[in-house]
Order: sequence, then C-alpha cells, then structure tokens
Amino acid sequence: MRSFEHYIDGTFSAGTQQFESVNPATGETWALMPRAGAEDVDRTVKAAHRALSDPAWRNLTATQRGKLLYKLADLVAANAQTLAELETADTGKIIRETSAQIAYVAEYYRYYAGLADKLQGAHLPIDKPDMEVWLRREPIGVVAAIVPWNSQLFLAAVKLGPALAAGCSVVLKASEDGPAPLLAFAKLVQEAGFPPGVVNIITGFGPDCGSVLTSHPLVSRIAFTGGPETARHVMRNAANNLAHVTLELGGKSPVVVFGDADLDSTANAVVAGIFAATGQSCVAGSRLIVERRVKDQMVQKLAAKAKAIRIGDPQDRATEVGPLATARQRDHIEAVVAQSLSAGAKLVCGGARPEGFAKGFYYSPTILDCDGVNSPSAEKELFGPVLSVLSFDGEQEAIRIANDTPFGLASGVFTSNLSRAHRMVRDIHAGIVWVNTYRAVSPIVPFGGFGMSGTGREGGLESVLDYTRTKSVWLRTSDDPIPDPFVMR
Ligand code: TXE
Repeated sequence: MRSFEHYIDGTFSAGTQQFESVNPATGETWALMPRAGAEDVDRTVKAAHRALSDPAWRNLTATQRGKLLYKLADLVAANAQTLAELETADTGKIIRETSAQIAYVAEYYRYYAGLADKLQGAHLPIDKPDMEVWLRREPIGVVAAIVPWNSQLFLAAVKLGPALAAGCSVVLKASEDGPAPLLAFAKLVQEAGFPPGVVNIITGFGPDCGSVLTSHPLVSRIAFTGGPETARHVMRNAANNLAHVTLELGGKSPVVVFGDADLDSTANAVVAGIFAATGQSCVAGSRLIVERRVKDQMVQKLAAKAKAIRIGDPQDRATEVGPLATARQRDHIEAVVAQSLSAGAKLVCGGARPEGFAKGFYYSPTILDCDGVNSPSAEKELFGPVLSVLSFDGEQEAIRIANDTPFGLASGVFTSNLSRAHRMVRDIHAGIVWVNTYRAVSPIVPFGGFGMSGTGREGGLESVLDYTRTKSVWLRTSDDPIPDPFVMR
C-alpha cells in the first residue's frame, strides 16, 4: 500500500496518526494518509508565521519570488501525468480530465509568477504641504487555504499562486477525501526552492484540523472552497482571528437555451456542463432551462448523448464518466434522485447505478424532467451527474427561473440573437456568464459567485491584491517645529 506524508516547515513526516484512503473505482483502500490533529496544525501555522519574517523569504525581491513560481510551474508541467494518475486513483476523476487540467494548472502558476513584481504601491498627491505620503503594498500574512476533493491542484493553484506572488506564507489543507495529489505536489514545492515554512501542505478532517486552522490566531487570511455548511463554520471560526475570508461554494447553475440556438452544438455544451468530472464541479450546469418549443427536441438529443457516454475505469483514456469520489456522495445523489421522482419528476435516462460496476461508487448519467414540479434535484447542489430540465416561454420567464436559486456561481446562455444575449448577461444573477459556450476557465479571468455561492474572486489581478494589505506612510518634510499639537493636521 502507498503512504503519503505531510509537508511541514520544509520537512516530510508521516505524523502521529494516519487514515486509509479508498480508490473510488474499486472501493478498496489503496493508500495511507497522514492525519493532522490540533498540535500538528498549531506547529504548522507557527512554522508559516516564522517563515513570513525569515530573511530567506522576506528579503527575496518580488522578481525572485516570481522566478520561484515559474520554476514551480515548470515542475507541475513536467510532472502533470504523475500527479494526474494520483488524483485519478484517489478521487476517481477521469484521467482525460486530470491530465489536461493539471497541465493547465502550470499556466496558473506562470500567470501569478508574472504578476509578482507588478504589485505596486502608490505615491499619493497629498492635500497638505510639507508631506510625502505613499502606500506600501505588503503581504497579508499567513494564509490558510482549504480545498475539497474535486480539482484539488487547480483549486490549490488559485490560492497558492496569488499568496506566494504577494509574499505570504501558506498552510494548505488538502481534503481528507483524496489528498494524494496535493501531498505529492509538496515535493515539487520543495524542489522549486521555496524556503522552509513558506508552503506547508497537510491533510486532516474538519473538526480536528480544518477548525483549528481557520481559528488559529496567527492566520490572517482564509481562502476556502467547499460546501456552504462548512463555509458557515469557517466564517464563525474566523471571528476568532478576524481573518479576511474568501469563499467559493459551488452552485445550482442555470443553462438557458433559446430555440434560436444551434441545438447540436448546445447539446455538447450542456453535456460538458453536467457530465464532465462526473458532475462534481462547482460550475456544473445542473439546471437546463430550455424554451418550451424546442424542449422535446433538446431533451431527445441530450438523452441520446447521455446514454452513449462511456462509463468505466477512470484511469482508462477512453472513459468519459467515472465513479463519484466517495460512497457518501453517491448515496446522497441516489437519495435526492429518489426524492425528486417521488415529487413528480420524470426520469428521462439514468437514475441508477450502472451495471458491471458493483465495487466502485458509480452512478449513471441522469436526466430528470422537472417541469412544473418542485423537484429537490432542481434546487439542491447534488455534485453529481444529474441534469434537471425546466422549460420557459419568453425571456422574462427564463430570467425568473434562472435566478430562482440562492446560489449564483455560473450560468450559460445559448442563443443566436446578439441583443438578447446582452440582455441575459445583464439580468442573470451569477458571477460567471458563458454565452454559447460552457465551462471555460483561465487564470486571467476572475472566478467566484454571488449569494450562497460565496464571496471574493479567485483568478485575475483582483485576486492577487486580495493577498496584500496596504500600509499608508506619512513623512513630514519640513524642518520647522510641529505647530499646534491640539489640532489634527
Ligand atoms: O465539503 P466540505 P464536502 C458541496 C457539494 C458537496 C457538499 C459537501 O454539494 O456535496 O458541498 O462536500 C474542510 N473548518 N461542495 O463535505 O465539508 C474539509 O476537510 C474548516 C461544493 O466534501 O465543505 C475539506 O478540506 N475546514 C464545492 C473542505 O473543508 C473544514 C466543493 C471541503 O469540505 C471544516 C466541495 C471546518 N469545520 C463541496 N469541515 C465547490 N465549491 O465546488 C470540513 N472542512
């Protein structure tokens, strides 16, 4: 059996406790993972805090920090296949997706590497004589970065990249579900040459690891990706250290299809939106809202595509849908589909475990017609391969249904009418709108949601500034004595 270690203060260690990690494709234990408890977390945060003021890190120029990030990017690119195989083994995400995604993660580190020496302070045109005022832009401090099991290297990159570009130190907590790729990635961090303590990578469970980390008094910044319930814990914990918090919490993203769209092209985008990553994607387009006059046509096209999807071993390049990451996740999806059918939703396809995969955590690509029904599948984030179909007549109804959710992460609009596309973009309540496309990402573009989908943005220039704080410096240039001390200047 393989075993993995924490990376704390520049050293690898198995820790005092371990837990077993299961391969979701087989349901069998394949690796032992270290389990961080409160003492390990405390030691790790202290190491990160010490590293902040260690001359080996603090005295690096921004350009030198950028060079370390470029080196890390090259190492990620060179090791993408190995990391992808580990992620696939530990989470069940298909190898086609993990290998492409991790290769692209290198571009995220390159983007942040290039930004490191462009984070400028400012000189202010102060409205007082004999005074020079400028802003220093400084690293915000120790960052607690917490990620879930899906897209771990990607979700880590959008936190680590800007944090390191800004000069922070980081404690990255990998999910207890499938931490192997991030623990292996720690070797690349060490090889890139980041000084000890600047990047620490641990894993563990919510109560004894995540909670301790997010409430630690030496943590100044929390970047969290996960579910809304956990996010509430994180915010409550952050009340202890008053850390700056950003949250990325998934959604119930609408895909609005008008009858004037190219329906074949749109069907491919809808399939990519809901069945890629076996639906375990924060931006999953899980609500299809289709104009009534083309609904049957669209559903037929989608059902044909869903039934033809190749379910299989996630390590096989031919596989298109693999298992869910955990049995818990599969059971949750099964339960919500059953509730939805009882509520009156009609099963178009799927709705069961596929035959021939008894050992793994598989669930067939599923389409539910939820028109006119209060279907839980159309309201809750399932985080699985389940598409709920709703229909509309006219733009106003489309917008009303699209926005009828407390979430607001992503959305899609499919139409050939340009002015309608602009109106939809304006009126949709979501942090991302894809028009005639779906599930495109880039380091250059901010990513994040409205409402219950979280707060703050990852990616883009904004996200790097969010790992800095400004210091306003006032310098008096006059040699005259300070005048009346009882009047504010
Ligand atoms: O996430 P959790 P789970 C949604 C999705 C999924 C549901 C639950 O609907 O079914 O959330 O998933 C750490 N303090 N998303 O249970 O628990 C935990 O160890 C600090 C959407 O896996 O939020 C892990 O590292 N940290 C989402 C991380 O939080 C704590 C992605 C995420 O776990 C903690 C994931 C605590 N008290 C789930 N408790 C998206 N944005 O796409 C747990 N953690």
